[in-house]
Amino acid sequence: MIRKTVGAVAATLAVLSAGAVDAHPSLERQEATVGAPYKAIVRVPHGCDGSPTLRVRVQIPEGVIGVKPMPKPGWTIETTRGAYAEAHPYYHGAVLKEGVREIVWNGRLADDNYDEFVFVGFMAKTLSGGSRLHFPTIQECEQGQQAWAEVAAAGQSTHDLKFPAPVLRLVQAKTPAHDHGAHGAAAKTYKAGSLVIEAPWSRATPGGARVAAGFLKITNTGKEADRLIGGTIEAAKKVEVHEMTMTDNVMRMRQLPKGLEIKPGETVELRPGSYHLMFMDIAKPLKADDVVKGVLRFERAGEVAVEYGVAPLGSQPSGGHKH
Ligand SMILES: [Cu+2]
Repeated sequence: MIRKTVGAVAATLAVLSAGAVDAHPSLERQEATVGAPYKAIVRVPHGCDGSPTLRVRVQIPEGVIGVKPMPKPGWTIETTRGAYAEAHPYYHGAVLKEGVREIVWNGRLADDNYDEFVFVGFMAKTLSGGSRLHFPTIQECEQGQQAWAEVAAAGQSTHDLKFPAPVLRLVQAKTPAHDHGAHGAAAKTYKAGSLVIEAPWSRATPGGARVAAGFLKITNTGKEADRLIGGTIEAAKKVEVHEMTMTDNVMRMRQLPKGLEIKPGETVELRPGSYHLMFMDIAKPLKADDVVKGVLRFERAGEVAVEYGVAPLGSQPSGGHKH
């Protein structure tokens, strides 16, 4: 059967003639975790109304970074790179500003065959759990083409769309990797100007303690340096920026009077045994699983409200945290 008709009519017929489950290109796994890698398998169930598919183009949405297609026997792959709308923190403190925005597979897929197109990527920490990402997919066939690029409006179901783009639901990570002390509720990411602040946490204090420490990670995605100069917290009179150093085998801490610099493109981690925030004159001990509200103050980015999750006492070695 060869149809000469192309465009919307042919495409509608293609949708109607295909099976109900796999009527359109879709992702095999439709849920991904923010701040984690994701392997995308795009399933293409048929050609364009009887015409074989010669080319499959998948567009990469903002926030899906470090994308690499998997080689596919019988198909050649082209990628289009481009700048991201904003810089995104990646592994080991790196910041990605550009990457693959579209992947094109060139080959041949007969209309009565099914095939899969695979790539890997990373769900940037700047994405938010609960949101959806769309991967517009264009099938170019010997005759005609089909763009699967429709996005459901608020309250609308994907099933109401004729040509839905493959969709992915995002979920928030329960406990981010490397943040052993960060507890559920407060393991959040905050943005202030070009700064990304991750997973602020503190640790329960023994009764009678007058100080507590705060930890978090700050990434500067901008072009200019900024400084963490202090803040406030509901439980303490004063918040200082401290540094811990080893001198003659003794851990010492000191206040950084000018604050802590975060250079462009850099990630600085405040963690036990290193930089930290010192909560001075706490009114009462911090208890495990409490959430403590606070504000961070930056020279450039200004003030940012954050919440510290409180980890159990002794959840990480403090390296002799004494004043
Ligand atoms: Cu200190």
